[in-house]
Amino acid sequence: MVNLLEGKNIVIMGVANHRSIAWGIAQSLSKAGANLIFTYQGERLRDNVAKLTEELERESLLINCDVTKDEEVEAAFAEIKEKVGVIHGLAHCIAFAKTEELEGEFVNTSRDGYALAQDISAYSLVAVARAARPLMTEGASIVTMTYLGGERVVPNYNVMGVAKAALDASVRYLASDLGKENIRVNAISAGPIRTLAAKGIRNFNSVLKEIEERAPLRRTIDQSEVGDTALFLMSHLSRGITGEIIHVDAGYSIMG
Ligand code: 0WD
Repeated sequence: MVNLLEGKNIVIMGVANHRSIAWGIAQSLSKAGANLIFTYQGERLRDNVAKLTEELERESLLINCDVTKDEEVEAAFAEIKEKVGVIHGLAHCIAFAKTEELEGEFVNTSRDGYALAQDISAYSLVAVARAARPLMTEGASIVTMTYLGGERVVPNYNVMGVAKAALDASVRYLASDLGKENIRVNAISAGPIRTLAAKGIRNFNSVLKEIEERAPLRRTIDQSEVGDTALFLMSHLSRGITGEIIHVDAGYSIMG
């Protein structure tokens, strides 16, 4: 387990702070020997990410990349190509919706808000997969983060649920396109975890409480559990799996 990712270059997108799921993934992959490349959204987050990565054993590359800008996505992967050449994995842990769209009725979603949530939370996976593809010459694994609200109605998740449904479908279409190059594409559907993104969701505490009461394991999950599943998906242990959505949710999604 320790050396499962020795010599592998893996890009992690979406670390905002120490609670970020992307940071949980980074810790698991780092322990398994991976060389990590972090992309962050704009200079305001650079210091945060730089400070966090000091904790890791190996030095990591830090690259600015706002996924709403094609030129930043292109430039980020051009820089990664120049610095490391080949990449073997990519963890996409990015989502955004306006806070006012994460409460009340979905029917009130604005055109702008809908487009923004789709752009950042779903289309960005397509854009980064396309930019990363030429660097994935030795086969690779792409992992994104999704949520149950894309499969069924979860109160207040609204426009983000629709974006996650698009993300889930994108995982399948990308897996179909890229499989011939031995590039696998999968998603982890995580149970609710208190992070910066989760703060935007109304009544998040009651969501957590419901999981503790009703999930088969009678508890919520944490970033390290998502990180270890990402490690599995990044490694050769999962070499036969693509286009899949794996629930890391203490079993909650099976309950009626
Ligand atoms: O309960 C949860 N926290 C769950 C989260 C359950 C299931 C899934 N997820 C998903 C989220 O939807 C997201 O896809 O996991 C992924 C990571 O989310 P997170 O770790 O919960 O949240 P956070 O630490 O806030 O990271 C999301 C980051 C952004 O942070 P903020 O909060 O500053 O918007 O996504 C990044 C940013 O760093 N991000 C962007 N990155 C590049 N370009 C952009 C952008 N335009 N917008 C947001």
